[in-house]
Amino acid sequence: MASLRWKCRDREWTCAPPGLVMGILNVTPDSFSDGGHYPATHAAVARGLSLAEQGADWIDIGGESSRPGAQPVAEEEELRRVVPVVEALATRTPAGLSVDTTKAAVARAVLAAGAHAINDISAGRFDPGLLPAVAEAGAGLVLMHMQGTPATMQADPRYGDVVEEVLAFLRERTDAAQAAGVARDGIVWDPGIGFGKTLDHNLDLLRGLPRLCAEGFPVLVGLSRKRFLGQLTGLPVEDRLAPGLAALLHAAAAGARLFRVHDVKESCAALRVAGSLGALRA
Ligand code: HH2
Repeated sequence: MASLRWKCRDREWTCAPPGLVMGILNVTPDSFSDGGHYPATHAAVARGLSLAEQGADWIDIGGESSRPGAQPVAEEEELRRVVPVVEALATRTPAGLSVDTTKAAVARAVLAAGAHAINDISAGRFDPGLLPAVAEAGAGLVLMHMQGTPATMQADPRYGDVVEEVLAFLRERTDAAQAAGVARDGIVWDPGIGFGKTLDHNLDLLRGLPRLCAEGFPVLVGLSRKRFLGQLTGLPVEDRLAPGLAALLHAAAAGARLFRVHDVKESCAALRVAGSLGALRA
């Protein structure tokens, strides 16, 4: 597979093995594993700088939790949480800055503040202004698959062939993004592990990653500390580093190139070793 590039505004990232690590920075009181730890701007900025020092290529800043059952956050509150953090990090770290939002007004504000990409878990479905906002800034865009909304998605998720349906969804959302003016090489795909999926759906998607990766877009996965790891091992969220690294290395070997993680240092080290051993697909 040729090395893929992710173009975001005036910068470009090469998505070659061992891949790019995206450190998670939640500026929320209720995210499932680290919510409430970094509510104040200065603490969030310090945490972001620490993620970059640990080796994060990207920092993904989120002001609205998307855990199962999460309730939406008002636009003004989300802006208040994330904009000052983006502004401060933009001048203080070379890492790419993405913002996890579904709202066009938030996307516009953070792109004006210096963010390079928008990570939209709704893939442009929740706010019709989001794709044009990304297009106008020439920014990068993560398109993620989700069945339903965070409030309802785990109620009773059903699929025929989950890999085929996720593929069809991502193709359709890519067409929508391109129709809105988003550049093809600004788009990253994400199967949305845990978003409207049972354990079996998540496992089928992880096994099916080579099919997703064969479509020519860099593939991002968010596996870190997720519930499926607890379902497989019985371990609580604070003990899911080892199972998360096992899943991460599987995904890297299957062709995924971006990894959204809480544990940056450990993830970089695991990818470095697997890459050095030639265990990751070129
Ligand atoms: N997972 C979460 C949030 N945003 N974005 C992408 N692209 N892919 C993911 O898998 C993904 C995501 C998880 O939800 P949240 O409740 O915000 O928890 P945390 O950010 O601590 O992982």
